[in-house]
Amino acid sequence: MSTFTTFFLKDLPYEHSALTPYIDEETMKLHHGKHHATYISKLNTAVSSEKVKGSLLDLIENAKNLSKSIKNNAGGHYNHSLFWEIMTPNKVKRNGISSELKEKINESFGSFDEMKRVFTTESIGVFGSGWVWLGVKEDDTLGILSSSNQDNPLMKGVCNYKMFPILCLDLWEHAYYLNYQNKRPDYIDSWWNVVNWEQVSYYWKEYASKKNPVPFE
Ligand code: MN3
Repeated sequence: MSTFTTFFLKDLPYEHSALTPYIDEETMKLHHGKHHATYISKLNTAVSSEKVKGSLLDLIENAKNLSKSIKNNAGGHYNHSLFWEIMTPNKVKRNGISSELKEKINESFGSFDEMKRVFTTESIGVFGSGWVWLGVKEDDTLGILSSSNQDNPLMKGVCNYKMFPILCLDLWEHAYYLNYQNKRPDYIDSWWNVVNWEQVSYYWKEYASKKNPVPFE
């Protein structure tokens, strides 16, 4: 008998306290150990009860044709998997943007600061719960896109356009409320300090620039 994919919560690539003072330990514990874990257990329940087969990327790409439960929880699992990886306590990695990605950002936005400004403005403007993404568009330039709930730019027909994401920011209140309460702009400003630009550069070079999604399982 064939079985359905079982999804697992991976450990964070750093300690829960590692991103302080920008993101506090308690938020990281709840966000990873409770919120992300719940998306995974609900996803496992949904794929087995609905008898839906496929990898996480299969579910993400076809999310529009699947149940709300699978769409939301597959998105929740994928989005958080990327989010943990694009942050780091390591200062060398934080400053590790490749010259190629820097050039690509300049080409698409005019400058790195302008990309940051657009991303920040988009993040402040997300109404309710959602995410903001930096990724490669179909025309090969980089784009910035926001999404609602756990939607993801890899989901066909769900966001304004399709994009291969390399960087994302979680704008659900659970991502920042303990430390920042209603001050979302302060959370966004802080978050820029912990971005793992070495990893984002790697995701761009190895996957998104070739129009491949960064794989998570
Ligand atoms: Mn979250």
